[in-house]
Amino acid sequence: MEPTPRFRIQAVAEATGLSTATLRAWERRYGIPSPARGDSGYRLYSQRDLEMVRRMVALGERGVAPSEAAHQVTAEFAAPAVAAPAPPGDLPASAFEQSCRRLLRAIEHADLERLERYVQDALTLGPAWTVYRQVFEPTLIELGDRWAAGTVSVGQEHATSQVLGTTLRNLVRLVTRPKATRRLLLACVTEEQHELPLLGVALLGATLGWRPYVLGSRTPPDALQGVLTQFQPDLVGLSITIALPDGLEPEALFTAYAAVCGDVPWIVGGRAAPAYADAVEAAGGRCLGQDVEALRLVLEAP
Ligand code: B12
Repeated sequence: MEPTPRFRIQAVAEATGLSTATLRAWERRYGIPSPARGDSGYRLYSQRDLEMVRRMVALGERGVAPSEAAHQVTAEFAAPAVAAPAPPGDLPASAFEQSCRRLLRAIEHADLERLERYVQDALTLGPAWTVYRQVFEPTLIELGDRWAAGTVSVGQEHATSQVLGTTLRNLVRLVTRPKATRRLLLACVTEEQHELPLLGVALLGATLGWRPYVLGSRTPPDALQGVLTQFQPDLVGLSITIALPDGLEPEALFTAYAAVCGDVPWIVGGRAAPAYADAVEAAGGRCLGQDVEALRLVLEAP
C-alpha cells in the first residue's frame, strides 16, 4: 500500500465521513493513524493512513467499540494478510507478492488450470478491491512489461485477460449491493480494447455502493447514446488506455461524448487519459487519469 503522505485532514474527513475533530481525537487516543507533518506542521495522511481510518469506521458500523477497533486495526495493519515464509536468500514476500509470483509462473507456463486455481486462491487474501489492487493489477502490469519485452506471447496475454476478465465480472456482480441505486455507466472510448481497467473501476464503484454497467470495449459516442436513455446513469466513466488512432481529433471526440451525456456528469480515466485532459475539460468532462484516489473521492461524494 502506498505509504507516501499526500492527503490533508479535510480530504480524509470528506473521504471517510468523519469530522476533523474525530480524526484528531483518534490520533490522540489510539495513535490511529499517525500522519506525517508537512512543512508548516499540518497533517499529511498516506493511503495507508486513510485505509486505517476506513477500517475503524467499518468496525464502528458493526458495533465494535472504538478502543477495541483500534486494537484490531493496529494488529491488522502491522502484518500482511497471511504470514508468509520468506523464500530462501530473498526478501520476505507478502502474501500478495507471493500470489502475483504464482500467477506469473502459471502464465509463463501457459498453464490455464493453475492460473484459474491461483486466481481463486488470491480471492481469499482480502476484500475484492484489495485483491484487485494488490494482486491482479501488479500482475497485469508485469504481464504487459513481459509482453513488451517479448517474453510473453499475445496468446498468453489473451488467456490471462480471459481468466481475469471473467473473475472481475463475477466479483463486480457479487460486490454490487442489492439496494444500490446510483448508476455508473462505464465504457471504453472508440477503438479502445482494454476493458480490464474499466472492470477495475466497476469493482471500486460496486465496493462503494454504486450499481455499475460495463459496456466494455470500443464504445463510440453514438453507441453510448443508445444505452444512456435506457440506463439513466448518475455518472458516465470513459476509459482510455492507448493513444487515440491518428486522424481522430480529441476535441471533436470528447465534444461528441459531452453532447451524448447531456446533463449527466462524465469522467475520463486510464493510462492514456492525461494526454487528453485539455480536450476532456474543454468539452465539460473531468479527467482523472490513473488516479484511483481521485476516482474514489468522486464516487464517495454525496
Ligand atoms: C491485458 C492487456 C491487453 C488485452 C486487453 C484485454 C481486455 N479485455 O482488457 C489485449 C490483448 C486486447 C491488449 C491489446 C493491446 N495492447 Co495491451 N495491455 C494489456 C495489459 C497487460 C493489462 C491492461 C490492464 O488491465 N492494466 C491494469 C490496469 C488496472 O491499470 P490501468 O490501465 O492503469 O487502470 C487503472 C487506472 O488507469 C484507472 N482507470 C482506468 N480506466 C479508467 C476510467 C475512468 C473513468 C477512471 C476515473 C479511471 C480509470 O483505474 C484503473 C484501475 O485501477 C497492459 C499492461 C499495463 N501496464 O496496463 C497492456 C498495455 C496497455 N497494452 C499495450 C499495447 C501496446 C497493446 C496493443 C497495441 C498491442 C498488444 N499488446 O496486442 C493492443 C491494442 C488494442 C487496442 N486498440 O486497444 C501497451 C500500451 C503501451 C502504450 N504505449 O500505450 C501496454 C501498457 C503493455 C506494455 N507494457 O507495453 N492489451
